[in-house]
Amino acid sequence: MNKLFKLLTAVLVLVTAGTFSSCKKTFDNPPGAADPAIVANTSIRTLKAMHTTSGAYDVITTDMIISGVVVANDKSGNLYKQLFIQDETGGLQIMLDATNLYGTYPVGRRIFIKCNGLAISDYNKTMMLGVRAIVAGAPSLEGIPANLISRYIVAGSLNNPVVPTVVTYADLGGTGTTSMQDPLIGALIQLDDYRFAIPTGTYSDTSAYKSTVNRDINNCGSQTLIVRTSAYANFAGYPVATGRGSILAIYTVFGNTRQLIIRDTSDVRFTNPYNCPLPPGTLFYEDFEGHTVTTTFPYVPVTLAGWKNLAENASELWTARIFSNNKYAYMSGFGTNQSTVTSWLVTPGVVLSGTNKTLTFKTIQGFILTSTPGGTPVQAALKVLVSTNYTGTGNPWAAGVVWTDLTSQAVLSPGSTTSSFPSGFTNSGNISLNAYSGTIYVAFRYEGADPAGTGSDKTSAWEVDEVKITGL
Ligand SMILES: [Ca+2]
Ligand SMILES: [Ca+2]
Repeated sequence: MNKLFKLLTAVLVLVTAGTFSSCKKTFDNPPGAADPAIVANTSIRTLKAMHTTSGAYDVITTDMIISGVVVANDKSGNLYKQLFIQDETGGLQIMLDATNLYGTYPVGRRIFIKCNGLAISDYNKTMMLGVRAIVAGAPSLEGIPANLISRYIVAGSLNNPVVPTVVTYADLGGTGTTSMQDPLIGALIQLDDYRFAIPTGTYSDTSAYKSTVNRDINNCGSQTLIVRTSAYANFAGYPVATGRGSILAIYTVFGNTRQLIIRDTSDVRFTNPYNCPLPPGTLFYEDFEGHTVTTTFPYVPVTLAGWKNLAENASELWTARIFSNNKYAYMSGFGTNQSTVTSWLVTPGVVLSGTNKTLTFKTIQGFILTSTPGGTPVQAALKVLVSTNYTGTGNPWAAGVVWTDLTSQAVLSPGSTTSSFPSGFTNSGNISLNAYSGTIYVAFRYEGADPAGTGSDKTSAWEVDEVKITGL
């Protein structure tokens, strides 16, 4: 009786679904397949709660059925033999020993998984559902064999809404310990106002080695996450997005490392300008973080929009450098064999406003001695200059261009006598610009020398960072 009732209900559901589907046909194109007459009796959260020991293999021995909507598949090749599904309680990675899954399991398709006989485990805290196998004598979680997929998975309706959960860095736990039970793991999330830390290069490895690549993204501060991309993704060789904005991704963890997996480049919606919005009263700011850098010779000359980077003597230019994940401008006359090394780094024109107008920046002076410690002092000078009549074009040292020397108002890095570089930057302190109005240019002028021999050398290196002009 009970069985008959169930059967009748199933038939009724099918008929109803069929009727609904044919009605929809006239409105929607294409119509979605109907859901099967299966009812999920377990949520993804409850299923995941079975697995409490990282690295264990928990075989499911009861008739648990979960249901979820496909939020990511193998269409772009960034995922391989796996799907991510999601219900209201969380996301989950499903391992299938089959390819071209996206044909049967497009994003938005609801699927039902009869879990009895499957196993749940995790790869360094990202949980996944598959089958427990013994590989090379050791237990392992493998994909559901292709010929058994239909026993466990029933595909249902298409075109279900797939809406990412908008989260913040804090929602992901910041830099703290991850929780294997975090419902966001395996789910489609959206983070806003992010950008690639280095907005050049490709999403993944284009060499024959096909290494998976981690690229850092940040939200204009130190809140950094990883975008992890397979070299087999069909967008592996695409240049990364150069702007700033929202990113959609499947959230995964590897231990306490948080990593995002995009489904395609359309998940990276960095449509705003790369530079971060300036706080009120900030008239100009440059931290060089968007600049291309190399870590070995040849270094990349500073080439920022509106800036001038010019050698008045010798031919040494300011270059963009990186140390300890921070980028800055760097200049040294060492090795030029020139008796005068004068190189200018000039900001774009800045329109002053406000009543309390201030310039700040940071410096490091390196290699102040010929050998450290105990060598001969070889300090080059760094001058900080301001002009109201430079026009932003032509040589800043041209006749008629008036520069006022503000160096005496600034605190500059003294350098270190015990190592090549001091341990950190020196803040310039507030340099008043209240004597100026209209459009100004600020110049950093390196004044060094490296003629033959060492007697007249002035070869220390100067690094400049976080040039800021405020008007409050
Ligand atoms: Ca910097
Ligand atoms: Ca010399």
